[in-house]
Amino acid sequence: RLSLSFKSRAKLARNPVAGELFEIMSSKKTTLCVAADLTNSTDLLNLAEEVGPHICILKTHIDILEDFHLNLIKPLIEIAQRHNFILFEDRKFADIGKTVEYQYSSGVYHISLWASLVTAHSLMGKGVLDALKRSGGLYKRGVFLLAEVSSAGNLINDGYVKATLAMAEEYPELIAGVVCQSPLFRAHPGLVQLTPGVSLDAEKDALGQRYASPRNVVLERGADVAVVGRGVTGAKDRGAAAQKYREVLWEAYLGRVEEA
Ligand code: UP6
Repeated sequence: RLSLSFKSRAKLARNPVAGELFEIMSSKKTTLCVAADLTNSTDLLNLAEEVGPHICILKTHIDILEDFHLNLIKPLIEIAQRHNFILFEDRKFADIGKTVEYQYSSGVYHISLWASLVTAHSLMGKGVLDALKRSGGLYKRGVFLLAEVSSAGNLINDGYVKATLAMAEEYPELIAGVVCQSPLFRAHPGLVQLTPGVSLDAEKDALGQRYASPRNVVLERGADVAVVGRGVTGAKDRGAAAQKYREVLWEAYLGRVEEA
């Protein structure tokens, strides 16, 4: 899996958004996902505009915005289309299916109407995926299942990881990829590995986050897409920071691929 190019893997993706993502990564030459963890809508739009040329995904936690209004979504989609990146709401669904159905489609955020990609925990069982699968919303959407996490002291063990991958295999059309910290699924080149906890400077934060370098996550941990939050949002020039991460990540990808 590691040596295949994104271009080739686009053809192997069974989820349509994963296929689109591989195409964007390949043509735009970027594997960077910026985590837009900001609490103000204008700031979020400005960030999207600044980092847009350098990313394949903008990952949101839409519920941390203090001034959220559905009006935000239209300009956000416009920026995403203009710069050719995908909107990813990192909701980390983890409830019974029925509740997840409401959380995905209803409430204030109407996630299913604008987020092509969302995250879900496997913890609660398959009902979560059945709910996401049957809910209306965007015609093309995909789910990233969390198999491993970056935080210190998490309770995930080998059995949990294995069972999560088995669950992902049961939903080949719905699952776009897996969120994890190591190369877990070499047998599935059509799935995208998304790895958060990436920083050029920090090793950890004060609340249990743990970081690895861009080179390390791509070459050792198997990341296809690397998630960078504060490494970009905390920089004085966020566009320049995104460009820097993008370049280091792309160089690492070129070092591992055999048919670029
Ligand atoms: N995230 C992690 N670790 C995980 C899963 N998700 O950090 O295992 C998400 C966080 C945050 C981003 O919710 O949005 O990735 C990381 O941000 P940071 O780079 O500022 O630490």
